[in-house]
Amino acid sequence: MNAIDRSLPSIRTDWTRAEIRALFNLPFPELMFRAQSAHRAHFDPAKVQLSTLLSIKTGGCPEDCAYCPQSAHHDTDLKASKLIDHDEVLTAARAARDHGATRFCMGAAWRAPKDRDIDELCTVVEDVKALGLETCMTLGMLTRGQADRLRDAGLDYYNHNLDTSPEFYGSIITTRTYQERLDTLSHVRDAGMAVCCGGIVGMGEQVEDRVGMVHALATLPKHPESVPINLLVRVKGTPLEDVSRVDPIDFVRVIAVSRITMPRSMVRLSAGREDMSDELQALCLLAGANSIFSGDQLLTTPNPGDDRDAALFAKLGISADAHAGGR
Ligand code: SAM
Ligand code: DTB
Ligand code: SF4
Repeated sequence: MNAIDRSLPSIRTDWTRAEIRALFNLPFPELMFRAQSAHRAHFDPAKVQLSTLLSIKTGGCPEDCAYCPQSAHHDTDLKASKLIDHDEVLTAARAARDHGATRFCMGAAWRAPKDRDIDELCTVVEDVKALGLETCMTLGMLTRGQADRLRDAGLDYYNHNLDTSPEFYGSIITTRTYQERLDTLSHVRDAGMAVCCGGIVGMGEQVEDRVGMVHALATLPKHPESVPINLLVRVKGTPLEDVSRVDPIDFVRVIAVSRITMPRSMVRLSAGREDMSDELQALCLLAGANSIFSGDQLLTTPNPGDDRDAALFAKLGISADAHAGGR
């Protein structure tokens, strides 16, 4: 008799769009079963990792991303500000750590940082790391040289999202190409940092665009270590302020298909939790999301905050863990 093959299915980066489309079209119970099986093969389903965000340079961004309150192309209520003080970053990082976050993510509303910004940011990375936190930054496009310098300073993760499918992308952003995003991702990867890359759901895209987005992520040369799935936060003054809401079950499907196709990645239930019911968040966690942003603010918009998250975790019997129980 043949020995039973107990090995885990291999991690695939050769997914076809047809395969991913077929996953999206599965009956919901079958999709959830497959997502949970993939999740449990690699993680503890009762553990969730916490990251906290801080906007270190807010607003006035030259890019025209239709979803973003920080774009100078849109007339939102946001006040633009310069790169914040080093000490202010450290105070926020200490508070995040004391509230259970294991990763501190710093975001700047830039198209790309200048080399002199990198000088300053390298010292920030060193000091945040010294607090015992993992570090992540999202600063726009990077050159290979800038990625090397941030890595040398100890930056663990770089966040740079593909945002949507290659076909829908041009309806959302015209000032930066999809290829430029892929180039930054390869600089980050080649520099040896971990990649955080995901996208946004609810921008008026078709299901096929969600297929295309997950396909683009799951066929990168190596899967991103973190995959943030954001539900659009519709901000007044942005071109997407009145876009219709996505069906919550369709949002859960994006989480589940991401989990199945990138089984070893941390899938982060990211922006949009403020407007989600506990039941929807629970479904996302059951579908394989195993990381969230903690704290009462994302970059510029509200997030549920520690009390609501603690109540949700208590109800679900879920606890925080730096690696979501990953092996
Ligand atoms: N400026 C940098 C860049 O875009 O490369 C980094 C910061 S940017 C705010 C990081 C990501 O936040 C975007 O790629 C997008 O996926 C997400 N994001 C921005 N505004 C959002 C919104 N209103 N709702 C959901 N996600 C949003
Ligand atoms: C990501 O994918 N989501 C985070 C993080 N990466 C930087 C940002 C969400 C921003 C939501 C809108 C705001 O608060 O400005
Ligand atoms: Fe600028 Fe980033 Fe917002 Fe686009 S998403 S407008 S690049 S801050």
